[in-house]
Amino acid sequence: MIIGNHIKRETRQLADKTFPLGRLIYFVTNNVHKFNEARLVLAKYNIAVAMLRAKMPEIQDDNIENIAKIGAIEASRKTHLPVIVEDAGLFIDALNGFPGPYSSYVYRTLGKEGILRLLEGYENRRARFKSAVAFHGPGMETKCFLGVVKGKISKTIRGESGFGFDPIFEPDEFPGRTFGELSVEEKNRVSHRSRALRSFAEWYLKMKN
Ligand code: ITT
Repeated sequence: MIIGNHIKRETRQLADKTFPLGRLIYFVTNNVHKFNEARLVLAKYNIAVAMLRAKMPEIQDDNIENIAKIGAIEASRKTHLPVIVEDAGLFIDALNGFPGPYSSYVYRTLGKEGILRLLEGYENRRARFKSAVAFHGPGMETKCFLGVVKGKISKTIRGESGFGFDPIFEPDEFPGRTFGELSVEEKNRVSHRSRALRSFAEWYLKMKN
C-alpha cells in the first residue's frame, strides 16, 4: 500500500515534469495590442494562446533577453503554467541604442514627441525594434527567441494603429509608412515580435512532433 502510493506519487511527479505539449500557452502581458499581434502570428501555426494579465515586477537589465527569460521563469513558477513573456524595445542608432530596454519608461515619460525632439538636428534616424520571446513551462528549460526589424524614425507622428512608438517608426520593408499606418497583418509580416514568435513556433512544433 505504502509502495503503491509512492509509485503513484512518483508518476505524478514525472507527469508534472513532462513537457506541456498540446496545451494552451499563456502569454503574460498587460498590453492587449501585443497579445493580439502574437495571437494572430501563432494562429497560423495552430498554436493557441491565452492572455494572462499578471502583476509582475519587471527587472531592469541592459538586455531584453534576460528580462524576458527571468519574467517567464517567474511567471511559470507562480502559476505552474506554460508561459510566454516577451520583452521588446526601440533602439535608436544616433542615441547609442537608447531607449532600448528602457522603452516602456521612456514612452511613459518622454513619449513619441520626446523622441522626435531628441532627434532634432540628427541626420541619422536609423533605428530598430528588437523582441525577445521567452518560453518556460513547469519542469523544462527556458527557451528564448529573438526578432529584429530595421527602419528609421519618421519626422512626424503618423497613423493610428498599433501602440507605443508605432506612429514614429518606418520599417525598411514599407518605405514612407509608419507601423502606425499599417494593418496588424502588414505589421506582422515584418515586425520584430512576429519574427521572434515565428522562430518560437517552428521550435515548438518540432518539439511536439
Ligand atoms: P508588457 O511588459 O506588459 O508585456 P509593454 O507594453 O510594457 O507590455 P514591453 O515592455 O515589451 O511591453 O515594451 C516596452 C515599450 O517598447 C512599449 O511600452 C512600447 O512603447 C515599445 N514597444 C515595444 N514593442 C513595440 C511595438 O511593436 N510597437 C511600438 N512600440 C513598441
